[in-house]
Amino acid sequence: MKKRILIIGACGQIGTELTAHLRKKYAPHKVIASDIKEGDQALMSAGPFEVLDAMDYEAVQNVVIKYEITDVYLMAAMLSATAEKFPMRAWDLNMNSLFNVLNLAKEKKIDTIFWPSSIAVFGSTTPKTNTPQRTIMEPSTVYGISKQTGERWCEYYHKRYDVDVRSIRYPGLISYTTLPGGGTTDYAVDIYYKALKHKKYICFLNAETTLPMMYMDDAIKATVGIMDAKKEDVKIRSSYNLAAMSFNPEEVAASIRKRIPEFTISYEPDFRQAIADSWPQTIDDDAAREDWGWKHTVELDEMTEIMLENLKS
Ligand code: AKB
Repeated sequence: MKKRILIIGACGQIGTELTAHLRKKYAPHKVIASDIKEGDQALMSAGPFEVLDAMDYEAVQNVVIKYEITDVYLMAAMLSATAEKFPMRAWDLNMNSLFNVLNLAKEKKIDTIFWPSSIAVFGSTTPKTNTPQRTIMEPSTVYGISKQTGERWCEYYHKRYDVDVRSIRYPGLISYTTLPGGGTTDYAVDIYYKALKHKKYICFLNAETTLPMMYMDDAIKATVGIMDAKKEDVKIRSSYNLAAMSFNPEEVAASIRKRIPEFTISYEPDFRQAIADSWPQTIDDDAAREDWGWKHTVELDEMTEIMLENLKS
């Protein structure tokens, strides 16, 4: 099979694990990792690596031609909390990088694109529980606006130019390999580090803030699942709702306490509380389950065990 993959943003939280997974699935030389700067030594030495600015069309095109790339996974983005601090930079990065790969596909220089959307496309007027695939979408963050706009452009390029772009709306993602950066759901990773190190955690969201979350292995499974699906089975070309579990900080704390009884949590909500309050609590992902067989596997207690065990060593 003549598949050659380029991962843009390979050194980030998802990119790191996705690169490792795809290098195992195909072959290391078939998966080209790239990022704005050099990153983890293990990732860079395990296969080809390119320093690449996702906003530079010529540079992305050169890498695509050099390696005869067929599939691009565009994982570079500025997340919700950081984007509120740098709105224009976030908009430029999140939109220009997407247009670059959409246009490469339109010009038939690549075959397939994976582009992640987020639960941030929803806003405070969206139904909060069991949020439907199609519903009111009035995002109030720069990140959410960029993701919602991106979804519209993905669907447009698919309908107008037959671009094979595939997307899922990631919930908050939890992993132990690489830290997330600049998101509103990042507390759900940080809490495990602090539980092991200090036996206490000060949370920037309040105790009742329930958000959709997912363990990284499931997120990788979903990403590879939609990319492996037959073209005709990917019926939604904006982005698919995706769900695994939903929990609030108090529930993670209780799960940690089953293994570290002395663990305590306190709450000092900051500007991220308003962002979290505008997002759904639970997600209806029936379309992904029906169209391309999505199924999650990891629940909260199992994830807590995996996180604590791996961070300990
Ligand atoms: C964030 O918190 O910004 C991200 C997301 C939900 O897309 N993790």
